[in-house]
Amino acid sequence: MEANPPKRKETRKSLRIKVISMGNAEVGKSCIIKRYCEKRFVPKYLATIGIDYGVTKVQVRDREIKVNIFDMAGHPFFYEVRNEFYKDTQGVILVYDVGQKESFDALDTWLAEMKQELGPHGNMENVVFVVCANKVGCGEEMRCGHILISSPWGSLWSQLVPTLLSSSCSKGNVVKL
Ligand SMILES: Nc1nc2c(ncn2[C@@H]2O[C@H](COP(=O)(O)OP(=O)(O)OP(=O)(O)O)[C@@H](O)[C@H]2O)c(=O)[nH]1
Ligand SMILES: [Mg+2]
Repeated sequence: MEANPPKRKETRKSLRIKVISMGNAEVGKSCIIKRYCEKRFVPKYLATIGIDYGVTKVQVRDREIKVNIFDMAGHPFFYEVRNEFYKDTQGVILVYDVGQKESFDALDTWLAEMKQELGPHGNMENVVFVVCANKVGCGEEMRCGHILISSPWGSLWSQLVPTLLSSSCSKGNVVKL
């Protein structure tokens, strides 16, 4: 018998997950992802052309997980590019701007687009959704926060989907994503 048997190599593969961002143009999707992955804020609006990509690693217990984020353009013009990226998604960040009620109302349309692209056999049951109420601190959040909590539709949303308040221009809360 060997006195010092060779140590067994750690063969655990690192896990990967695919996350996508969805929401109207200019609600701040790319800023949230940049804040999360690169810890920086870009004040100038640079519309995403089709898809942007962000990657980061998170530690869950003893396991390192690579989070691949596909940041979708919110402009309707890019529908043809976006629709290629819905499949195999494990997590969705739905973003609206607290100062734009229409961006909150549009969340349903975004889910409908995803459902349509995945088709009748696509399974959304195992996808984890989170809503990001973004641009908190810009003065309008009380009004839209009220909509979110007190309207029947809004309260249904917040009961069904975990909702986070976020502000990409300040450090701190996007980290909680
Ligand atoms: N004050 C404030 N401005 C923000 C915040 N998040 C984003 N912005 C600004 O909102 C504008 C739009 O941000 P983007 O992240 O590019 O928006 P987007 O949703 O990715 O837009 P598309 O790529 O066109 O779909 C930019 O001028 C940002 O600087 C925030 O939390 N607070
Ligand atoms: Mg963008």
